[in-house]
Amino acid sequence: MRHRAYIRPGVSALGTMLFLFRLAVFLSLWGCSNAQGQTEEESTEEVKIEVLHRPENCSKTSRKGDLLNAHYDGYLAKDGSKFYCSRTQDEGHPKWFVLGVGHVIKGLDIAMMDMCPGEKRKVIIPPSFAYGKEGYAEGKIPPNATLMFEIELYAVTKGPRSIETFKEIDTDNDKQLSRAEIELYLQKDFEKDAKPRDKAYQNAVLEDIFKKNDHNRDGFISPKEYNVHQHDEL
Ligand SMILES: *[C@@H]1O[C@H](CO)[C@@H](O)[C@H](O)[C@H]1NC(C)=O
Ligand SMILES: *[C@@H]1O[C@H](CO)[C@@H](O)[C@H](O)[C@H]1NC(C)=O
Ligand SMILES: [Ca+2]
Ligand SMILES: [Ca+2]
Repeated sequence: MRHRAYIRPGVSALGTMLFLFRLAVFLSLWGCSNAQGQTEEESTEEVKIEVLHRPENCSKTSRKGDLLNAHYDGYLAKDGSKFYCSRTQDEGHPKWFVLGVGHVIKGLDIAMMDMCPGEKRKVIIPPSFAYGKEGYAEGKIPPNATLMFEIELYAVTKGPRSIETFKEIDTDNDKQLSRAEIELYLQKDFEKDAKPRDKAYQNAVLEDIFKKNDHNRDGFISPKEYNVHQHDEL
């Protein structure tokens, strides 16, 4: 039986891989950007990160909303037993997931921030950032288990809500996204997709984006309205 316990359900590898180019996901990311609130648990525990290897050329680091491709092995901290190995699943293909949005356990969302492709980390995750007092998978992760992961990151793809994408859309660099700029971006995005779209469809998408995001109705989408992820600076 193949299980994907450590990647939460609802994210198929293929679906995630194509997420930059898929209209449905594109729209949902534009539309529900504020729905990512996570419940903070009262805890003094923290995720410990040890960098095992950091490439010299580390120009692109991972941030919330990015699509990551990684391998990771999971161990129980108390006895070092291995409970998970992504290399033995899906014919050894590394996992795809979006960082910082709950596709993986909270501890991994934290542990994989600011990582660059090629980097390796060893991280210790307390139970409050993993499977808590319930545990998981019929005792495979016991209650109150501290976990240890070894992670190797292969690729970072900047997500639709990243500052990089905002800048890419904002071709005149005035820190406002105009209708024309978004139209051009959508057109390029649709061209990457095999399916041709007609003009009416494209206009409907554009309308929808402005309806959901241009809160002050000035005909432009500001960085705040676009909801660029925190810690990013223009
Ligand atoms: C670092 O990586 C970037 C992007 O892959 C590349 O353009 C650049 O030439 C590299 N720099 C060095 C010093 O290797
Ligand atoms: C797990 O920890 C909680 C409090 O931190 C405690 O109440 C509970 O008894 C523990 N469960 C087990 C099975 O040790
Ligand atoms: Ca602009
Ligand atoms: Ca506006």
